[in-house]
Amino acid sequence: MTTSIVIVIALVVVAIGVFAALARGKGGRQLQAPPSSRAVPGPPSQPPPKRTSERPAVPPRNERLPSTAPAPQGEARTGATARSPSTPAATEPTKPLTTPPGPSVPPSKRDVAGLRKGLAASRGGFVARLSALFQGKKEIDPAILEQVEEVMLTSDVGPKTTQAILARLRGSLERNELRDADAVWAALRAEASRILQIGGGAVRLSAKPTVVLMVGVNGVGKTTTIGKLATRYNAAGKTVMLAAGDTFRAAAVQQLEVWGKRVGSEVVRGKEGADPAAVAFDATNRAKENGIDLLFIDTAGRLHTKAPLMDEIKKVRKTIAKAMDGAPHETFLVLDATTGQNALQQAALFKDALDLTGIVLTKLDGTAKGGIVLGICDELGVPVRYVGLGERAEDLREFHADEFVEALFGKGEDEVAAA
Ligand SMILES: Nc1nc2c(ncn2[C@@H]2O[C@H](COP(=O)(O)OP(=O)(O)OP(=O)(O)O)[C@@H](O)[C@H]2O)c(=O)[nH]1
Ligand SMILES: [Mg+2]
Repeated sequence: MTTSIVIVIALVVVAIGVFAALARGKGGRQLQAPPSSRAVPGPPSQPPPKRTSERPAVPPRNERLPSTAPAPQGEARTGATARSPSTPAATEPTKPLTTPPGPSVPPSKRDVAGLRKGLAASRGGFVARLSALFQGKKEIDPAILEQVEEVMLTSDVGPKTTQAILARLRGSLERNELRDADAVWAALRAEASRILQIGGGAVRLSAKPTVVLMVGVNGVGKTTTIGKLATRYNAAGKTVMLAAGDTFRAAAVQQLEVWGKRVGSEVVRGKEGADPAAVAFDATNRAKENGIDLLFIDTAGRLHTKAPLMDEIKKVRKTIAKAMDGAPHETFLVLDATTGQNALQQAALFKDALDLTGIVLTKLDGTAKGGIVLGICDELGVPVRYVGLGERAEDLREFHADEFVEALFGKGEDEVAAA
């Protein structure tokens, strides 16, 4: 009898132990936040940061360069060897992804903290230099505007835009509207907002397919931006097709195919050396026939100063319009923010040749001179639509003026806490 009681008690103790262990295990898992827990409105949904193994098989160009020198810029198109830096690695995945990657691009809207991080170089450079001029000052000496001018000019704001901003600030000072440093700083921010308010925002899905033509000089990030956009829209549930309009290098086509495989999108390509206009024409028709939501057309990097190359891109554009009325619906000029005033010159000539609907400003993570954004919007009158803040798919952000100004000029949480 006693033995039976002991056995029963032992069984009960063991059962309680097992139950407690199970409960702990469950609780432990619950501690991990689900990937979608950072609730940010609108598609595409919020992903966890991508692991290296999930990145495209194309090693970022910078990783393949021996030095940290910027990618080659503005070189003439001279054939396969001249533009090899964007060649994908030989380790391209051998079979396509059977399932497209899950949501992988965070929506940029209202994610000021993320944007602020990406703009760290400019916040530490351009903006820190500006704010240092005002620090500890109560009274404003009009001579301060000369120093403001110097910072702006050396931060790629551009002479025209700098003078326009200064003229307005001078006027306000003369009217005694700016009594202290804080007021001048606020006026500078307001100027930046006014200039950047010319538009921005994501691709407008105005037709099916919405055709997006991507143009720009060599190495600015056209193909990478297409990959990033394809990832973003695929994650948002849109069907995406890519067209390899850079037919001059097999490597360029392969680079796009790597993105296509990763995203699970068809890549329309021609034979090597094929007419890029013909590829764009075929792709537009194919996207129409297949009921695709978005077609991104990649093109070869071209020197803005070479008339035949600019004629070629005009022909590509016209041919797309023949395949579909109203297409291309978006023509994005990709500019490398690290090239400063040269980017503005490129933009002026591309704008003469094509009806640009937007600018994608890449590599903003790599410059301390973020003033280029002001110059582009002010002088060109073409809205910045996206900014590139790194090489990964999630490093592309929709551009919204207020959010951008806040991220660039506003105080970070750490700075607010320290103040
Ligand atoms: N840091 C940084 N690197 C970028 C960004 N966008 C693109 N890149 C890198 O810039 C390099 C050139 O990118 P590509 O997409 O090949 O440029 P492309 O304009 O297609 O070049 P071509 O086809 O040769 O004219 C690659 O190493 C990209 O990873 C960005 O926003 N930030
Ligand atoms: Mg390319």
